[in-house]
Amino acid sequence: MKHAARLAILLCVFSLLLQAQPGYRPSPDNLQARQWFQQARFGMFIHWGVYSVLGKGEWVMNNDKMPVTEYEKLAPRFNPTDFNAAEWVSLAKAAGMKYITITSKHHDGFAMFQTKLSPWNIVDATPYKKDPLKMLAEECRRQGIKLFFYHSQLDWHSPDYFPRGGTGVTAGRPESGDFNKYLDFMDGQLRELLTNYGPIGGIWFDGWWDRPDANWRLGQTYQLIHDLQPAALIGNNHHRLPNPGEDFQMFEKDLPGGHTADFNSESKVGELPLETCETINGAWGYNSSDKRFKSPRQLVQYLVKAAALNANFLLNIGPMPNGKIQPEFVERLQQVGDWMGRNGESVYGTTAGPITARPWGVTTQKGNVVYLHIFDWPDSVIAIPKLPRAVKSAQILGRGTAVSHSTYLDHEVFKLPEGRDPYDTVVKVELAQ
Ligand code: JFZ
Repeated sequence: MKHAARLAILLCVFSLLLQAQPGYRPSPDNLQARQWFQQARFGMFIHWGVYSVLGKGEWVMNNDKMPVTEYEKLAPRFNPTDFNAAEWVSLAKAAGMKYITITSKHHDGFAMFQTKLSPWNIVDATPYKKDPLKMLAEECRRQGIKLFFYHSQLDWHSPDYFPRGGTGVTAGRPESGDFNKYLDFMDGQLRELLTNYGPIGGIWFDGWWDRPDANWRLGQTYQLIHDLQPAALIGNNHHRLPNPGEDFQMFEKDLPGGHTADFNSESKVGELPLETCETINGAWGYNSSDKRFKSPRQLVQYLVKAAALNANFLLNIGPMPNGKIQPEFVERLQQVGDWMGRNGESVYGTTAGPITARPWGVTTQKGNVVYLHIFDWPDSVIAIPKLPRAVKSAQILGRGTAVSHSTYLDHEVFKLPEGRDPYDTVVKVELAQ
């Protein structure tokens, strides 16, 4: 064989290896889980770990240049005796959320679950000695909420995470290590998570971006997960179009297609189910000084805007080191939940509506019903482009008040009754079959 041909074949094989799980065909259970996921629309993100003790966010080890030896001293101080799984799951439910995604391991490498593979975990290294993920998994099952795990591929604690990437370089680790050994360790912990906690909603990966040129053996890891639990959905926060083997696409701090965050400058929207995540203040992990809380109005509108772009909203809380959730978060989640209680029909199980975002708001739809989400409109009369079929009836969702309608100059004209919802007034428009 000619050199060039051999090289071409080699390159082909090599690129296939890099292509995550080539030839991945999602199982019927997986496809069904994707449908469930798309209808769920609203989830709770939880960032919780030993970093919570310092109240300076989950990046504190890296930001404050703490070496592993110093950072490890946080574990004896982490004793969340006030943690109550039933309270957390009930709060998620009260907010109208259908699933929870919690950090099983963040970049600091600390396992928030019982693992045989390293003593750097909540059961062996803290006075708490219990496995909160176990309690959460059981409570989620009891209350009908799905549980996902956020798992960091990036690790600032393991000496085998080597060569190192862009972060975690001040952890004081040796200048040697075996990356494949690290990946074996990561796969081992994933095996524990997918074996010991019942059916898991999925794995939310993060940290790939720390070493974009490394061979992460994504295919092997994804196959392990899909073999253990075919219905578990895999997503990866690499800010690129999904790789084969991934089951949903996620966006961070931007709506799908949005480019406000630097790391989303190249992001494109693909074909898989979508999700976007955001914080209530500016922090993922508990930050005691960050008081820039978004209002319930902003949070509801973000959720609705995501739904109007076919995406789920994964809204984050960073619980305190004692296991409680700060009152500012609880209040806001309850207020969002009150709105969802009255208007959930216009969010769950909907897809993007027939009219793209407008200055007044957005649209969602389900079957032959279109929901107009009116965020801001000073007048009582509103005209929108013609809908796909004739309007049969229109009413204010949750109140049942009729909304009068006429067509004029190729537009649908609605006259809104007195009294608007301060977050989002939903007009439920039923179209002719
Ligand atoms: C990542 C984490 O680093 C962060 O701690 C949090 O868990 C969030 C949900 O996900 O955030 C990122 C990821 C990538 C970049 C920036 C923040 N990036 O590529 O610049």
